[in-house]
Amino acid sequence: MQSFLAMYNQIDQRLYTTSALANWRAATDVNAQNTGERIGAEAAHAAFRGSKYVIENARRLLADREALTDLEFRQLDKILLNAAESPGTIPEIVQSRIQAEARLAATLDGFTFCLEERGGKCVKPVTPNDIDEVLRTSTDMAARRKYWEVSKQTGPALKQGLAELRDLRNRVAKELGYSSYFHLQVADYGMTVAEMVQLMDKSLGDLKPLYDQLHLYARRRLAARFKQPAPERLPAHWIGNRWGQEWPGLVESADFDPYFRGKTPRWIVQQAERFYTSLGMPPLPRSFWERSDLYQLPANATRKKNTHASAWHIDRAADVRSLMSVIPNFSWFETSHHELGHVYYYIAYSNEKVPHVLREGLNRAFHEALGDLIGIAARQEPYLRQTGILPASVKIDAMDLLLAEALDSAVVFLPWSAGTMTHFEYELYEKGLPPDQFNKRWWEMVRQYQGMEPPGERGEQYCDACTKTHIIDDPAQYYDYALAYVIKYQLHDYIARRILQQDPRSCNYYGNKQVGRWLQEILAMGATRDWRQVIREKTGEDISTRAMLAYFQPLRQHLEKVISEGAR
Ligand code: X8Z
Ligand code: ZN
Repeated sequence: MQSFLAMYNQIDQRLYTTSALANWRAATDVNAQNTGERIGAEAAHAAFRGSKYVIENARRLLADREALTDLEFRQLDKILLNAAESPGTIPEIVQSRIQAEARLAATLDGFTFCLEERGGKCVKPVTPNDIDEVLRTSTDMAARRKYWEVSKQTGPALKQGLAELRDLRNRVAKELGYSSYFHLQVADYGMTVAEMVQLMDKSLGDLKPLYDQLHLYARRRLAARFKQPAPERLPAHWIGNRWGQEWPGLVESADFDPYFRGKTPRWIVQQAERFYTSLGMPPLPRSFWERSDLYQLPANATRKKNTHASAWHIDRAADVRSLMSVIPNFSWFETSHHELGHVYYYIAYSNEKVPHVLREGLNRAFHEALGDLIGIAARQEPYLRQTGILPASVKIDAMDLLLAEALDSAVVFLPWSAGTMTHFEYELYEKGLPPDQFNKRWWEMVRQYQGMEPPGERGEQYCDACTKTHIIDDPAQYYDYALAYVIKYQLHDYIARRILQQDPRSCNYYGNKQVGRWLQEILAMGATRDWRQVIREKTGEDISTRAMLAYFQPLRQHLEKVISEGAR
C-alpha cells in the first residue's frame, strides 16, 4: 500500500510538472511548436495516470476499505478519478482528446478579434480589454453592438472542434463507468449529476425574487441611459460584460474605475498581495514575480497569449504563477485578488502533511471561493478608505454599494453560472445536444435564466457558447463558480459576525491575523478532508444560500421602493 502510494505520488509529480510547464509555454506563447510539446507532455502524463497498472492496483487496494486510513482512501479515490480522465484501455481516444484540446486551446488563445477587415486582412484588431471597456462605458448603441458582435467571432472557429471534443470527452468518461464527462467532473464532489443540478436549481430559486428586482432595475436604468424604451428582456449588448455574467457600471456613484486610473498594473497585483500578507500569509515568492505573465501585451508584441486570467501550480510545490492581462481598472483589481487566492491556496497546501495527489482544494469550488472572498473584503468601504483607494472627500451611499455588489459580482452571476452555463453543459454532455442546436439551446437558456436576448438573429453558423473560455478549456465545471459564490458569503458571514463581530456589509479584515489563521486552517488541509464535514465544522452549517440572502436582504426593500417610485 505505502509503496504504491509513494511511487504514484513521486512519478505523478514529475509528469504533472512537465505537463504543466509545457501547458504554461503553450498558453503564454501560442505557436505550433509549443502546442506540439504540450501534446507530448500531456500524453506521457495521461499514459501513466490511466495505465492498467495504476487502475488495477488502486482498485485492488480500495476493495479492502476497512484496511485503509482515511488519508489512504482519499488518495486512492483521487487516483482512480484521475485515471478516468485517460483510461489506458482506449489509448487512441485519449490521444485524440489531448490533441483536440491542445489545438482548440491554441485557436482560442491565438485568436485576433477584428473590428475591421480589408481584403481578408485585419486592419483593426482589438483586445478583449478593448471590448470590455466599450461594453462597460460606451453609450453609442452602434459601437456597443459592433463590439459585442466582434466578441463572438471565436465561436465559428471553435464550433466543429467543440462538437468533436464533446464526443471524445464522453467516450473517455464512459470507459470507467461514468454516464458522461459531466458526470465524471461532478464526481469530484462526491455527488451525482442529479444532486448537482438540483443544488443549482435550488440556489437559483432562492435568489430568484431578488434577481427579478435587479433585472427590472437594470432594464429601466439602461433604457434611460441609452434613451430607449424599457425592454422586456435585456439586450445582451446593453450590458457591460460580453456574456452578461455580471452587470458592472450600473450604479454610477459606486463606480470604482476612476480610482484605479492612475495606478500601474503592477500596483494592482501588489495591492492584492498586500491583503493576503496583512492576514499573516507570506509574501509571494520571488519566482512568482519572475515567472508569471501578468500584464497586457503591448500592441506590437510578436507573441500571442491566453487573455483569460488563470493561476498555475507548476510543480505542486513552490513554483506558483499567474497568467493575466492586467490593466488598471476595478475589474482587474478584483481578478487579481481572485487569482492570488488560488496562488495562496497552492502555497498553503504544499506542505508535508498533504500528499502530492491531494494538493487540491477541499473541492474545486473552495479553490474558486478563496480569492473572491478576499474580493468581497476588498470592496468594503472601511478597507477602501483605510488604503486610500477611496478619497476621503468621496461619500458613497451604503445601499448603492450593496446594489453594485449584487449587480457586478454576486446575485447576477448565479443565473448565468448555475443556470445558463451549467444547464448548457449538462445538455451538451449528458444529453448529447446535437451541434445544429448548440446556438438555439444556448439562447433559449440565456432567455430563460438570465432574461436576456441577443441584438439580432444568432443562427447555427455562430457558436456563442464556444466564446466562453470554460466551455473549451474547463469543461463541465462551471457550477464550481456558482458554488463558490454561495460558499464565499458563508465564509464572509462567519468571519464578519463571529471573528470580527462587525456588520458583514461594512467590515474590515485587512490586517487581521485571526482571520488569516482561520482561513489558513482550511487552506493547509488541501483535499485531505471531506468538504461537507469541514464546511460544517468551520461555519456551523451545510452549504446554503442563507448567508448570501441575509447579506442582500436590505436590498429587497430598497429595490421595492425604487421600483414602485419608478412606476409612478
Ligand atoms: O474564470 C474565472 C477566473 C479564473 S479561475 C478569472 N472566473 C469566472 C469567469 O471569468 O467566467 C472568475 C469568476 C467567474
Ligand atoms: Zn479561479
